[in-house]
Amino acid sequence: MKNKMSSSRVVIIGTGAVGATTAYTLLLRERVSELVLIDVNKEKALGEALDMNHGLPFTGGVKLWAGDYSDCADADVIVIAAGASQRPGETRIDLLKRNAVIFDSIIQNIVKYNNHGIILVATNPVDILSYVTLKKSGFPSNRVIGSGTLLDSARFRYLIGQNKKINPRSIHAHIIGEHGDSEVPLWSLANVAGIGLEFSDEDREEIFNNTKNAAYEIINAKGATYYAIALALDRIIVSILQNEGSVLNVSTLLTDYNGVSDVYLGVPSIVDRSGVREVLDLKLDNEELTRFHASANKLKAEIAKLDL
Ligand code: 6V0
Repeated sequence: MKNKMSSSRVVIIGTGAVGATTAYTLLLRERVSELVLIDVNKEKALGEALDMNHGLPFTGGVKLWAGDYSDCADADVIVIAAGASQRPGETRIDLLKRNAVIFDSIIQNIVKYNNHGIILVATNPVDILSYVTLKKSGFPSNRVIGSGTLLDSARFRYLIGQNKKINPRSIHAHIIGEHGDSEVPLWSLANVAGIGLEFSDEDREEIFNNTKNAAYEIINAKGATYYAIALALDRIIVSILQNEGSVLNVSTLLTDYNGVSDVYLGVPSIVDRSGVREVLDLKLDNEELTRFHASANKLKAEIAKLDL
């Protein structure tokens, strides 16, 4: 089945490991009719576009080129994967200063040409930079989305699947909060076919630590993470372009949500052609609620240091 919209353009800003792998994923799966690559390093974007175009005889007819910001004019979705990534030992928050500066110019350039599309942020710290994007773009919050804890939830489901010897696609489990060290596992909602899952304390600790520390482990091993995040971004983009209404743990602006307001965090949200159509009202247990508030407070303290 072809998943391509009759006419859809995705622009990817930042064609490093994450941006290029996302482009390649969209290309392989023939998700869009037009794919534009932009990078401050023009040679890099050109090289990626050439390399991928040479694969077109083996795939379908996606039109792909290295472009510039004027190509944002007709974009349905603009993905931002530009900026510094974690070096071994660095947290995502450590990237904030460097990447907030980069976002200033990127957002200015986007809004010069586009005020109707959806901006999908992947650059870390993704929740804070999504909030920065909201403030700097003037877009409504439903059209500024962060990849949030969708990737963390996928890691969580994979690890639970390994533990229970069940296909991760059949595991329903959520990580919410910061995409980072304060993220919150919702053990109370983890289920298979609606049946709650039991774990020993040791198993819980091991599964959650391996979820939370996955990026550190991969970065130590090979320098960057990109395959799974590319698939997560592909999932969000398809849910938008095809007006799916899938429930995805994306980062979105929270307003009076379990006592939390004015911060972006990953929570289960309905994603369709309008962007985030609705945030699902989760019932958290006391421990989950305490951790969720701590995650929100941590990010709000970082946001307060920014000049927005
Ligand atoms: P990378 O491979 O260093 O690529 C970054 C790219 O951004 C490079 O090609 C740069 O030239 C380009 N760039 C820098 N400044 C600008 C600018 N002003 N305009 C346009 N392009 C620019 O990094 P990688 O691709 O590994 O990571 C990119 C970002 O994604 C980092 O912040 C990562 O931390 C983040 N990730 C987010 C994940 C998530 O779950 N949201 C997962 C993995 C990585």
